[in-house]
Amino acid sequence: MSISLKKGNSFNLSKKEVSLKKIMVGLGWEVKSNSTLDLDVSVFMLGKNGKLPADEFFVFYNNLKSPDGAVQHTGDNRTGAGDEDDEMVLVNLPNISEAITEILFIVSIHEAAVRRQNFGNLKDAYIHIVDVETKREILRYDLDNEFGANYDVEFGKLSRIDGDWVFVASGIGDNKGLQGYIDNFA
Ligand SMILES: [Ca+2]
Ligand SMILES: [Ca+2]
Repeated sequence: MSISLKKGNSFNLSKKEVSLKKIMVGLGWEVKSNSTLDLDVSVFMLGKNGKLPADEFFVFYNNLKSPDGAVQHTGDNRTGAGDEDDEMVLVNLPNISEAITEILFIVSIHEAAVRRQNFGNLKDAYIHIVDVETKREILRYDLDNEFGANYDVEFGKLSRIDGDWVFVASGIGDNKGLQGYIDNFA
């Protein structure tokens, strides 16, 4: 049975899903009106100091794979059309570089400031984690309405805690754009 997380909840994947190796982190959204909105999922793989060990550990639509091969973005979706996952990231947990202690999943609206869009334009935005081998959904986090005025959100993160991978539904809204995160973590 899938677990539904609320903001701030965490789930120890290593302890509760002991055989889990490959996960798919999927993001889905729908746009309220007829306007088009391009949501992007980006991944920041951070070391102990809270920074990217190298630029290539920032995985997004223009850098689809991390240097350790553990994180793979399956490609940009520009519209969110359809009920299935719109953007996906594959994570091979045992292959993640030892240097990485935290993996952030940032969801941002492409050119939000120019297009004057925010999460208030969205409905049914979610992030979920699926076991790649069994296709079973392990957990799910539906984005709350509270982010209506934001155009980017740290949706969730994987933290390496005492050797375990723990998923945290962080849900931290912001308006700094993808470049703002890059400036923080580079
Ligand atoms: Ca996109
Ligand atoms: Ca969709």
